[in-house]
Amino acid sequence: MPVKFAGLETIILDVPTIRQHVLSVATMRYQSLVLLRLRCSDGTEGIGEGTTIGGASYCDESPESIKLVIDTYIAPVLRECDLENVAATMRAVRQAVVGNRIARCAVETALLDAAGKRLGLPVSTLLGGSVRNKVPVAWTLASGQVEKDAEEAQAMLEAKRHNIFKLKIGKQSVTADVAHAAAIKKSVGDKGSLRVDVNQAWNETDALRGIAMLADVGVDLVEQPTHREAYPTLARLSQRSPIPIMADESLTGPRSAFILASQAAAGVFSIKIAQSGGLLPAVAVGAIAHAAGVGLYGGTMLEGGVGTAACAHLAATLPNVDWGTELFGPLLLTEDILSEPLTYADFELAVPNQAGLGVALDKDKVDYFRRDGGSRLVKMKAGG
Ligand code: MUC
Ligand code: MG
Repeated sequence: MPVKFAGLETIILDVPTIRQHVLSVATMRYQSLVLLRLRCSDGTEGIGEGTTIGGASYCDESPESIKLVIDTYIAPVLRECDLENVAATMRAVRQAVVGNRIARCAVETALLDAAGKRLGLPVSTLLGGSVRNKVPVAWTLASGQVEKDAEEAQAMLEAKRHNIFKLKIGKQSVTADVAHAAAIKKSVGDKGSLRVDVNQAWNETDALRGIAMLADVGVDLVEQPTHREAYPTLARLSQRSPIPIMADESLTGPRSAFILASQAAAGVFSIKIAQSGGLLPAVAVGAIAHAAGVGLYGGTMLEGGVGTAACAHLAATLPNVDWGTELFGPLLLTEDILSEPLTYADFELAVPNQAGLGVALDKDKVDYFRRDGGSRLVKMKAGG
């Protein structure tokens, strides 16, 4: 019997962050998570998440566009599919919806969660099986203040929560950014690895100068220094850089992975299920990296618990996540939206091992933070 579509709900939650999170493209004070609840005719419900960063400032999708595309264009496609067959369903979705990779990721995640629950298997098993049950997790330093970043890094080391740090730069002059990185490296010393993420802010000349100086002060890796479409620039920088260059925004799924790998444009890929258009295309990105000898890092779009669990299932199956992951999204939020939060300890995240994604939503928290009249909004309007 085919598994039919029995309805869906997309919900935008606006959850405050524990502090301002300063990127070169946006300053975040809250994160807008887009959740999807997909009901199937056999009674299973799959949950998915499609989240981006900084409204519409990070890439060509926004929380609102993700919700609109799922509700208006993907839901009618799902009505015609056997939802048990995830690959065929996603092929039909791709035929109807060009681009919109984050919206497609939310849908594919929900389909895989439902399939896993139906079969009694974790999503990692559906992807081929896990090679690890924990993944190392980096923390992003992005308060915008040197002293606060240094204190934060020390506190994370002491708590044994993170010993890999990614500093957000690209908002100030190259010299000021390098001084910021040098101060953090001095404070962290040999106890941790320091990387930087420029989020495309530099031109090639800035990047040449900046990367050399960052290498000198002990930074281990530079993420997306230049514009996402400037592949030849990335390739030239990779050739001349003493430390690896990691592609993030440039990496938008298997096709871009193939081109980046062919042009030797990046020594490391930040693999993201959202940017790849789902977990299955992300598996293909991982295979391309593996074949090309490119290192992997499990990237995040600062998803909440649902998207982070999905990313963890993928990372558990990849043979080579040589650079660890940054799946800390839920820890940046003031409240967790899962009934049982993910487990972070000893510098690692435990990959859930129950059926599907292995996570469940906290219904009260979802109700509290939902944008369309959640109880938080009602309280705020009443002056509470
Ligand atoms: C990005 O560009 O990597 C990941 C961690 C973080 O703080 O921002 C994101 C986006
Ligand atoms: Mg990045």
